[in-house]
Amino acid sequence: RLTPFPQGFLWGAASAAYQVEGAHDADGKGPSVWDVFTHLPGKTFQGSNGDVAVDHYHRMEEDVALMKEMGLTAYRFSVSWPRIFPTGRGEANEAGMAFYERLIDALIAAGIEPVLTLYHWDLPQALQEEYGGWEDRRIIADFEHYCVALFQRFAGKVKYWVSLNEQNYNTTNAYQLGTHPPAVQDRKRFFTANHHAFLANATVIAAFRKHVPNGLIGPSFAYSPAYPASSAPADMLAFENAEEFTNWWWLDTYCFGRYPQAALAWLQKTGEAPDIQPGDVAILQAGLPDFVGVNYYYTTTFTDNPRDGATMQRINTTGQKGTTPSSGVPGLYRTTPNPHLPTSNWDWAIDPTGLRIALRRLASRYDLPLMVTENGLGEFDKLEAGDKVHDDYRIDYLRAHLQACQEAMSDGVQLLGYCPWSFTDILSWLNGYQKRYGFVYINRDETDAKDLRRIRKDSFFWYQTVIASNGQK
Ligand code: BGP
Repeated sequence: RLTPFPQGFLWGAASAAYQVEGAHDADGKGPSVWDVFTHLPGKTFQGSNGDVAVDHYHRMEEDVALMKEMGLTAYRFSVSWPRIFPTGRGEANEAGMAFYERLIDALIAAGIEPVLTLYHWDLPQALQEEYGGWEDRRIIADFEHYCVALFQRFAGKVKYWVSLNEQNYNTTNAYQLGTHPPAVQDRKRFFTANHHAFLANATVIAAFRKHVPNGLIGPSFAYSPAYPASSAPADMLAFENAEEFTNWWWLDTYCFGRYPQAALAWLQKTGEAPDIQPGDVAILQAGLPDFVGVNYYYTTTFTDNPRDGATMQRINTTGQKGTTPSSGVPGLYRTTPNPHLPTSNWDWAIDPTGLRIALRRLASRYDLPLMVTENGLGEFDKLEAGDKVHDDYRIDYLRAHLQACQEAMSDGVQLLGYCPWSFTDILSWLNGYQKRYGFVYINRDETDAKDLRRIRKDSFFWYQTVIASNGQK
């Protein structure tokens, strides 16, 4: 028998500022690196950008009313740093603060617990230009200044805080694949930017203890559990390498305050290791999280990649199935399709059992509570006559993953909540508006914002029933 979801389980949904808000220059907001990047030619799907996004900034009350109708008990959103500090630091912009205060108050009035993400990739452009953003240690103090302003303002209202969203995925795209700003391909710079992000993360967690003594904070990690392609020892070693380099590198550093030893030794030999200064380990160890946010979409299967093997980097940003996303580091590992798993149109493996494995691995390794801060299916949805969207494929996906959560809880995992991605349809960073995740359909496409009307999909009504029965349906 499966453990029932506990009373107080957070039935959530998630979003991020740049992907929903729009109002890119409203009320004193400064530009973020994404505002600039998406306007460079050829960087996103058909030039899609977040200038208007789904206009959540102006339709916040309507969106919260829909959340209430669906029965959400939590909503994960992110704050846009350049809305609060238009040039990254200095005096806070009251109009930006006031927007988030109104959102938080509206959520609380609707009985919805706010889950506030401090950083979901929209770095102030001014800091990127001034000193290269995450590649400079000055980012640590500026990030702390920004976070403390939010801690002071919202300590009494917000209990759950996410520090950094998917540092691993964002920096891999930004410094290895060259697909997120600042769009470079340089592993040394990749590890440097990550080191500063780790220090910034731990620094704000230490500050959080002073300012929000009753709150809980942790990073959200894009956890794609590694599978070995076979039980051949070379594949098993590739799997171990992948787990250490693509997962434990971040999670051990967050949760233990130190880098995993084998990966660090390898990078010291290749000359790619970050510059770890005296005192850095103490900083990391003074800011350990209360929980880990798990963003789970798929598992990744690894096989041997010899020293003279390929460095592969390929991603699907069109939704045309069959591009087979791949990556690999010679001497360590390379990815390979898993013949046992179906895939989405974006070639992401669909694997609910992988979520059970993910939650168990993390709970066993770190002995911390977990929160699923993202999980969902990005697909082409079809708006049908009478404003209907029959997204039964999404319901099937979410139902199976929710069942995996319950199985993990029965295995002893302490799970605080489940926040599927996403509440409304949103701008997908590289895949445009055609890749939809929401419970609520937004009437717009890449180039035409249309009327942006909100339409409840079939999955909206399904999740409403799930929440009403506390997960029994
Ligand atoms: C995560 C991000 C989200 C969201 C999601 C879906 O990596 O934290 O912001 O975008 O993935 O990804 P995509 O939009 O590429 O399909």
